[in-house]
Amino acid sequence: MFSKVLVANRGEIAVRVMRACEELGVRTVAVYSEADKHGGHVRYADEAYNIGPARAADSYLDHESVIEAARKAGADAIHPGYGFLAENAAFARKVEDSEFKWIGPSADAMERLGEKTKARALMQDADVPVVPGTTEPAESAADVKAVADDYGYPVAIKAEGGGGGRGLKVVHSEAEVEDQFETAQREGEAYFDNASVYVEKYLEAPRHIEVQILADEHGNVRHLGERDCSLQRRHQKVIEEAPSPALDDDLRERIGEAARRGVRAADYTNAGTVEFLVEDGEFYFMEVNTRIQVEHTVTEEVTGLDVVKWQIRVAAGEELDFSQEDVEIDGHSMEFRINAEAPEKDFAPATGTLTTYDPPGGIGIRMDDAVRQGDEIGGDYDSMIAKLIVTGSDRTEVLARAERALAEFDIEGLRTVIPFHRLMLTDEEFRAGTHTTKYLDEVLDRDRIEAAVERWAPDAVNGDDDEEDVTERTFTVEVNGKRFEVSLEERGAPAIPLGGAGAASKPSGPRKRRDDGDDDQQVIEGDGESVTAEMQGTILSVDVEEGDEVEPGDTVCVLEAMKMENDVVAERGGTVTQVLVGEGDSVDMGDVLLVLE
Ligand code: MV4
Repeated sequence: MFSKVLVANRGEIAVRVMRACEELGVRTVAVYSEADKHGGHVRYADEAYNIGPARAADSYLDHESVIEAARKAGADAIHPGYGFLAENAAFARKVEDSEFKWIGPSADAMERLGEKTKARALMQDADVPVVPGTTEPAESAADVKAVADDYGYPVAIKAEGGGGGRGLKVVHSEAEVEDQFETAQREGEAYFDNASVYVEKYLEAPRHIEVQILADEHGNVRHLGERDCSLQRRHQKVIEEAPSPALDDDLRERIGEAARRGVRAADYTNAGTVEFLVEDGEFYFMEVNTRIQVEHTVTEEVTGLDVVKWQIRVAAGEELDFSQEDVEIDGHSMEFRINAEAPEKDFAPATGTLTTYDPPGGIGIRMDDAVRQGDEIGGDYDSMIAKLIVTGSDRTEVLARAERALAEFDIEGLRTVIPFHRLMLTDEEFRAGTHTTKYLDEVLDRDRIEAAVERWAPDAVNGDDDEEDVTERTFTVEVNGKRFEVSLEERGAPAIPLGGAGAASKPSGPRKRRDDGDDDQQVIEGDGESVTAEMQGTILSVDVEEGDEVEPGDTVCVLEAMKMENDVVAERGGTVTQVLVGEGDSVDMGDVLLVLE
């Protein structure tokens, strides 16, 4: 076993990995950026190294800084967590070529599965069903039409380098083929430096089912059952569960065995996830995630296996000590991602100080987090601050337990998606377990999200908005031995801005969200004449052109940052006089995107 592991990540997953190390008697090394000096993962680790500025590209994504920290610490292995460098085959290779062990699949296996047509061909050869379509890149619009001739419309054009919802174009008729083919190529080039695309029949309303895999360096491959991640919003998972309410035992067995065959064929080691689409009782391979995933927790809860500990043990050369028959699925588990986002504002990322952080507990509750009360949550990284994992003997018990746990969860000072989760727990479709991947984006009524926030986070939408200069304070009083909570409103007094900075006068330059003391947390907002980027990212689309009239609140472009698609909204109306960015452009925080008059 290793004696010291460096965790090249932050937040809850860094702590999750360190907890596994702790149980294995392995010392832990954290790396952190300027923004994370007081981060939970830094507090947890035995030692910690500053690896650079807040911007991930200059710290958590910087290969040399991470390796240099491992050298300084005298670590003997590196665990990448998820995101950041986890699926970067070039980095994995660098680690393999160094004196450190890479806790993950080999760089070769990552490459074999990273390119989508290669992965499809490999799976097909291993007798794993793939979505009907091409296993070679499509050269022309005619190749797209050929797939449609065989299977009918709609068809999907996908970027070779894509994944996780990026670089997917759906073509509904022959008339759209030419345009969409060119768009897909152009976007592939812009986002992944790879214009190569391929074609699949498009499944209209599939479920997203993924199988957890563990493989050692001695030829043993096990699957740990499936997770259902069909509840997604713009390709972001919201609630995940195991087992899937949509599979019967026969399909469960077949999909698990298919996943095993597939990763065996790829000569894969360590933990991984094989993603499938399931529709009408059939399953189709989609892609392999060559990392530990956010939602690995629900698999751990129903199998009793510690996936992260096994990642470390397998990387240290140990053999899996259980057979496939030993893996039993017991009970049911659901994970609720606690994101700092305002659900009623299209899930715009929120920032603030956790003035209260009081998570639930009791039977069946697991909290994976790296925050504590008093922490400041900035906008530098992704918005997930914690995971609530609820386990019970069956799905019905989990639904009730989760309602109870989310009601207990007390967070103040920061907007979260908790009201949205509480809404889902009352939702007929979700409770029945019949929702598909289309449900959140195409079926769920937005008014219900607003109503949920009104109901479960009323202060967040009505109070604290210092327009009316109302300050609300809650007091506890005792009358005749009975306890009452009394809310008092103080009118006319100037509200105390959370961040200290005066919220009354508007700065003229671009505002950084972390300094923006009020609760009005738009992802990105224009400041009058120009619309600026409020975070570093890539322009996915520009929705207006010069001369267009826009109304306040109109989406003018979509900015991708940390794999999230964020609508950039015009704060004021006007005529677009200049568009300074195009699809695929990288922008920095504060860059002017367009000008309004
Ligand atoms: C599909 C599909 C239907 N048919 N491919 C979205 C993420 C990207 N990695 C693949 N995605 C999809 N590919 C075919 N041939 C539907 C989706 C899809 C989706 C998949 C999983 C979870 C949520 C989704 C939401 C929209 C579309």
